[in-house]
Amino acid sequence: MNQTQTFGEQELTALRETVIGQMSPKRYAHTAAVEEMVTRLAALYCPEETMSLRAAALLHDITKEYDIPTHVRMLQEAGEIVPTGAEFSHKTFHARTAALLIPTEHPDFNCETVVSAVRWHTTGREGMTLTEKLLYLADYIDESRIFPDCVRLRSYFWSARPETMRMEERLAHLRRTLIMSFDMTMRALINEGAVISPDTTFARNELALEELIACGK
Ligand code: DGI
Ligand code: FE
Ligand code: FE
Repeated sequence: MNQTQTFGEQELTALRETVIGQMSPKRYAHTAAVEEMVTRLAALYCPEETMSLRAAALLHDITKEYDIPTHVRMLQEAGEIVPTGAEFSHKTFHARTAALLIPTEHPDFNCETVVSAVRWHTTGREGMTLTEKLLYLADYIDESRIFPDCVRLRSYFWSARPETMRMEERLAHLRRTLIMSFDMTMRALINEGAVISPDTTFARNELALEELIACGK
């Protein structure tokens, strides 16, 4: 794995052309919108990670349209655990399989920041890095999303004008936005009777605890 980012605008352009050919127009429209949104978020939180986050955005859903047996086969071939009943949470598979493809299919982008942002973009996890959080959020609030929870979260994040905040306040705003996103996802999953991934729960609880401590409650 590359320790640092070794790609530039030309490699991103080539990557974009590859992914356009590998997904439906609708999925690509979402992918392009996530790239745009993550660029805006990187400008606020970590401009030095902009290129890595744009690459991660282009790669995050590359396996979203694979069928369930293909995901399971890819995970098993990579020696990853597929617990009994995991097929009922199959919507979480594509983040794992997309991350698995990067070293072989997209070696130019095989760096930790890109791979981990892709790997955790659906469920989040305990101990999320800043770049993982930014791709997770960009995927939730990209401008192509019209689902009411997404519209509400996008408005919550931007209407507070994070660009006017000091970094400490900006990070607290990011934390509150993420808690809201995990809460909305978990509520929706509960309403559907779906299984919630432990990673989702750990991610939410860690941030909720940080918020309680920050508020001195
Ligand atoms: O791939 P996208 O549609 O762009 O977005 P995503 O990768 O965030 O996937 C969203 C889907 O994943 C949505 O239908 C809810 C589902 N999901 C997210 N977390 C969990 C989950 N499904 C289950 N069963 N358990 C989870 O913890
Ligand atoms: Fe996804
Ligand atoms: Fe996505």
